[in-house]
Amino acid sequence: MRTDDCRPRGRAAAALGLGVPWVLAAAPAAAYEPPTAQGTRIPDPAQGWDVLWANVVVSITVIGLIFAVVMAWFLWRYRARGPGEVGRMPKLSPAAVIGWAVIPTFLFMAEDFYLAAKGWALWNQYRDVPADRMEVKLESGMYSWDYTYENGVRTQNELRVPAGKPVLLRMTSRDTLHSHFIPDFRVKEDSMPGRVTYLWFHPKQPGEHIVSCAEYCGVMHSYMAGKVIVMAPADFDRWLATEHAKLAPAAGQTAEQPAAPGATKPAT
Ligand SMILES: [Cu+2]
Repeated sequence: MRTDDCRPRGRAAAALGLGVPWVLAAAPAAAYEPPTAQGTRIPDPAQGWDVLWANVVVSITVIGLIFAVVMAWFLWRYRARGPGEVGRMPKLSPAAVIGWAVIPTFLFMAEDFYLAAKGWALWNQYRDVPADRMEVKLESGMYSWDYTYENGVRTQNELRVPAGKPVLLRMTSRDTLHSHFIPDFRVKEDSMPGRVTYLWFHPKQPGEHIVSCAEYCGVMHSYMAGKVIVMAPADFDRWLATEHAKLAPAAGQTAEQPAAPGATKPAT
């Protein structure tokens, strides 16, 4: 997990229902977040998920408290006051009966639909992958994550990426269903045989992040862990060039062949 920021503190605040979106309360300064060619910043769905999660926690806390208080008051107000008494039900008009049924339901459902709509909008935003990105292929298998960079460099259970550039994983599986989960970046997507799925995330600061398999895939499923290592862009380019240089002779190429700088892909 990340060790270079104070997200857990913000998460605790959200969990307590304090309504503090922890991206606002605890977001560290972005070390590498250059604007795009259009001068805009790349929207980061991870922050949106955090805000939505805080909304959900606050919402269910407030609604739950309101329902609990009203229920407790009804229990006290209409309690049996003697040994033989079974309570006194108030006489309600038909309009009041309908109102008591419809209004709380409407309020509850309106909140649900509002949160669902926000989630839907955020999901659509997430599926719109930034054009200026780095792409890496991922083949999952029992029990490892095998990454292949655009210049042919391969790694296993360790995905090195540069800070400041969105990373797109194009994923498939050579055996069964797996799910590539990077909790710190709020992304999780299944990988499966015969189909290419994708996920993307936007690392902004150097650091390490856990990767785990979130789909039960066999007896060693719980050992299917890896990490994302976010590096300073210059360090990443150096690392990729070094790895490529090791690879080139084995592939029958010359070591002088340029190693795709930053393994970046032109905007598509
Ligand atoms: Cu797995």
